[in-house]
Amino acid sequence: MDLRQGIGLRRLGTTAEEFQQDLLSSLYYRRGTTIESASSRDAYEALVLTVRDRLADRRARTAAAHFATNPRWVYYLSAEYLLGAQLEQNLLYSGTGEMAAAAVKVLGRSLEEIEELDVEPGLGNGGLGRLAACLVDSMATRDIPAVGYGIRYDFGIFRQSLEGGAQGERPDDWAFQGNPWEFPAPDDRQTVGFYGHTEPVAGSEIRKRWLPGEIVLGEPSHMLVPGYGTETVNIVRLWRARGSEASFDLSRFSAGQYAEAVQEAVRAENISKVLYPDDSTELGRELRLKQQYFLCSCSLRDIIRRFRIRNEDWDDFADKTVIQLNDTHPTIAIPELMRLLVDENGLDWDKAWSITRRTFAYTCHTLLPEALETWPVHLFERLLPRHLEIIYLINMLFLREVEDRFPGDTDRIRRMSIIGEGAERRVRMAHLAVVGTEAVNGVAELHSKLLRETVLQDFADLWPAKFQNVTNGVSPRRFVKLANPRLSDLITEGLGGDGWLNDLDKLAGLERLTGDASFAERWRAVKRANKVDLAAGDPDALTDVMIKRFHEYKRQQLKLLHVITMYHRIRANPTGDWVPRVVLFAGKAAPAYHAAKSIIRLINAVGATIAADPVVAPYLKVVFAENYNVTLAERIIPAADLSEQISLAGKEASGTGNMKLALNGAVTIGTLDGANIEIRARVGEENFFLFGLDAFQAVDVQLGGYHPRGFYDRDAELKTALDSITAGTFGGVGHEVAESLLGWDEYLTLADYRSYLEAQDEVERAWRDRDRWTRMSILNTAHSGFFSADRTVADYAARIWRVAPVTVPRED
Ligand code: CJB
Repeated sequence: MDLRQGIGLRRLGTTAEEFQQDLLSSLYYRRGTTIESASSRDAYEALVLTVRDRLADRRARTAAAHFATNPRWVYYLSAEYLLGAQLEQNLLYSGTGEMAAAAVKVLGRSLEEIEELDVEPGLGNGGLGRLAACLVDSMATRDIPAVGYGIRYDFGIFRQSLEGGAQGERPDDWAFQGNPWEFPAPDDRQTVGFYGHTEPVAGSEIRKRWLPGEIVLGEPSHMLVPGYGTETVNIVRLWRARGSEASFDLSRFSAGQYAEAVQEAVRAENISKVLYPDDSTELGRELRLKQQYFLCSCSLRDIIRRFRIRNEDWDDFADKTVIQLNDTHPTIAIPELMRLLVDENGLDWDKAWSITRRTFAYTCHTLLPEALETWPVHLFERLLPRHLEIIYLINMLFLREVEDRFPGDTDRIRRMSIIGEGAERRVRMAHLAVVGTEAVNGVAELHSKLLRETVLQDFADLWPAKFQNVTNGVSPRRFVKLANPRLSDLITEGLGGDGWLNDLDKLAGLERLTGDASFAERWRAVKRANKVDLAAGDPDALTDVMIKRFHEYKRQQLKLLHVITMYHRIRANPTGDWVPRVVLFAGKAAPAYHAAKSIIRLINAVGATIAADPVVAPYLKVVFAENYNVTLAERIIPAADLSEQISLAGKEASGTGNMKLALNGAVTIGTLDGANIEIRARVGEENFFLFGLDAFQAVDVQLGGYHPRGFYDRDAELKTALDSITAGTFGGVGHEVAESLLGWDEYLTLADYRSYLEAQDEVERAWRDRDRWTRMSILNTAHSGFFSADRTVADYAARIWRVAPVTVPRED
């Protein structure tokens, strides 16, 4: 099938010469410049367009194949996407890397130089956003018809810099120079309402007319999401808010009221201005809910538009559509679909509810009660009055169902209600998400079990079959092949082919190479070369990394207590036989999260004290790498020897950094939390450094009345470490960290300290035995194949989405 022929277009060339011709043509016609006067930006954009054209070809064939098949679609709704840099990935996925490297020479530049200009769209915070990016990659790789929907924030996650050792935050104007990967699609714009009031509709008790007080336009653009080793190219469609044409007030402008003239447009555009606006004020909270509704309303209308291209009957909607809610942020899509079906399309309530419930599925990513979103009822009433009415009706009917099953159990009804009746009435989004969906899943086995047995227990009692587990996964293309080309080549050679890149279980074949001394030697050489590239410190030192968002539950403070203890040990015995270590931290703290920011400050203060201490510095170095993002992760992960996964058990839903590090041959030191448990089960207990309380013991300790001071009093090294913070050894920084640890220590850092230190001692014993460590490292890679996002997607497809792949034919 050649779609271009139908409209008389020539085929894109497949040879290096043709690629170079196309590059020059892009430069000349689409950048309007010549080799002689091309800037580096011109060179970059010309290359992007040349690569993008090749993917656009596959995209056109994908769309045609999907149209012909009229398949069941997966729509992934997510407030976050951390897509990572696009150029290198798209060169790999379009098989044009070598041609591109040769072609750009004619522009007098190297591919590496050009890649430097490829800014990553930081449209997310952390694990959840990167997971979304890995899943869309794997959906395309598995030929699943899918669209990812999100928001095209003008400013992504803030840029972090260190200012005197403290976190500084600057805006991330990621698309300041434009984003050449994007296809704007203004014709598919949608209209979204806010505020206003509702009116009855004559002749109907259920239907209402909503008369919004504010209208905003949602304008989409999309980025291509190619599959690896297949023809499919799916899309991520991102919405940007705009004022309507009428939102510019010319008469005010003419009167010199320039700010007032554009205020309506500015208000509209604020919706897609920043990722997670500060929600410490009422206005900030309103803006967040506005964003959520904006994303959902635009996306649902787009989904319905797409459905109607090949279908007419609403009875088919739920058979052709599954909408996966990535956490609670897009939960407002549930009442919005009800509104679209009932109010705008005239369906009766029961039919609309049956369609809605069969269409949605919900992934929960947390266990922290404070992370389960709720919104004040009064906010809903003002911003989304019709949705609140619909939620009340959903809740009433739902609570009737509960009452039928558990007659007279008023306590249960109160607990399960979608409306929380505290001092302030609030809408519980997680409850709405469970009630309005067909399937609910956690993201690792322990997490899913704890959801069923604790946070969502009442719901699991009512609908046990609804609850499932789908363990997270990561893209082996991005996090092994692209991030770690040396290891990737060695694996391909060891396995005799690169089939592992989309069948990651094949890595198990590395196990037989653990006894091969020359393979082990090369394995070590790869790690060492990656450390040299990273340049964080001595490449022969144990590179110990903790890279993730800063949060007290993740316990960077525990890692820090270990570092401080090592500092004291070395000082007390300067001629001891110490294992040299480089301890590398990277991660951002939420701008308003003061406790997390204090930990960052203390890390840097400790690092500075150690660096200035001639006794300790030869053995211990603390590095804080600024502005952790996907690009930086791709540099650090290949160089890591030790992976710190030390959250308090029962708090980390899954973790995905743990998977990326294990796949790259880092050995984990960790608690029995999240996916650590599954990693340990696969790589083997002897290849994992376990410590600490398990989730059930942790709860017991907390219920038993936890006194962190008791641990401090009984453990001389712990006492020394904490005392040195308060005594000012680290420049007087960190009092509040010590105070919180000694005062309440919400995440049982002190309770796990001794066990953690013992595990670290074991790490050093293993490290000293070079062959043992290499074997552990190889086995971590060999047995982490399960953690491919391709497997995660296959699980969702089989058990939750029930979708079949659609093969996109190759070009004739
Ligand atoms: N997660 O990144 C976020 N943001 C949230 O708001 C809630 C959870 C993380 O999601 C990852 C993907 O499922 C998990 O691996 C991680 O444990 C969780 O904290």
